[in-house]
Amino acid sequence: MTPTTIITLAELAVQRDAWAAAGARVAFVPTMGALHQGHLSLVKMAQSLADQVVVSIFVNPTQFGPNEDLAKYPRTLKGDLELLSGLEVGAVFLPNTATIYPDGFQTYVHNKGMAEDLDGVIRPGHFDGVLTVVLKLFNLVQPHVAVFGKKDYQQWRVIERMALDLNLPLQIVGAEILRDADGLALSSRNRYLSDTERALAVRLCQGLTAAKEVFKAGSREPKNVVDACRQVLGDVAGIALEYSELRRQHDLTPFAGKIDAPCVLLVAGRVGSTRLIDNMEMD
Ligand code: PAJ
Repeated sequence: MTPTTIITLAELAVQRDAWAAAGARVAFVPTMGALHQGHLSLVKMAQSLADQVVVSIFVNPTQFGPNEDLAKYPRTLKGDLELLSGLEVGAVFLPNTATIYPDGFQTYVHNKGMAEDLDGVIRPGHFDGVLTVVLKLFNLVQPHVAVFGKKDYQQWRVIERMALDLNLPLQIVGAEILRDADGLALSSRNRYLSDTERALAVRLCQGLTAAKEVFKAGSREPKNVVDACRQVLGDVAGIALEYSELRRQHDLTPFAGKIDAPCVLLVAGRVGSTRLIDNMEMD
């Protein structure tokens, strides 16, 4: 069944009040559309955590840099709704840009710590846009719990931190990365890849896996673990590696000495003109 779609804030308020009156627990999955099975796995997790699930689809302009892919970001609403119709979602929220960013908009959320690192360096202002839109969506949907994919590991941690720092009255849950059979993490941007680029893109996951093998074999030397990844990814024609960094899972700080806490290896790079990110937890 095609899910109920909600466009205006007035419609959203009516639905929200009806659920609140019924005592329903609401889970929220924010997305930018171009949905794939990774998004759907978040929806399924959300369903296991609540009575009603709201999915939002909004290509958020403020999280794209001036030279990024906002204009060409895939918009596939019809297909998205078809995919969601296979699951029983309570509502799909499809706000207009003017609803989220009315004339005169000038207030942004900024994380002064971990958002200024990794992707925050490569994409200045990106996390301001993410945090701002996510906080706004939280205020509008008022969920009890929100689910984010570990695919965007830094995004998940920065949002978790925002919820803590700003006393947001909801729970943030991280969901495991869904991958293709060969290991490539599913992403809306994978559809930009040519066949040759698609074949190269899998190296990201292979590099992470090689690093995890070294960790599992007992190495607690950050350099050894990262080097195992760079050997697979470093000098590959067609892949421009932006970073490969080993960090503490909970706050993304680097290790000064040996690995003494659960860690995550995060990689980002360009395959052709497509920017891809991936990561793997090790503990
Ligand atoms: P988007 O890229 O559409 O992703 C929506 C959610 O799906 C994010 O939480 C992301 O981590 C998750 N996701 C994407 N690919 C996944 C995969 N292979 N496995 C598991 N989860 C996956 O992230 C955004 O949108 C935006 O920044 C948003 C949070 C909606 C704010 O605009």
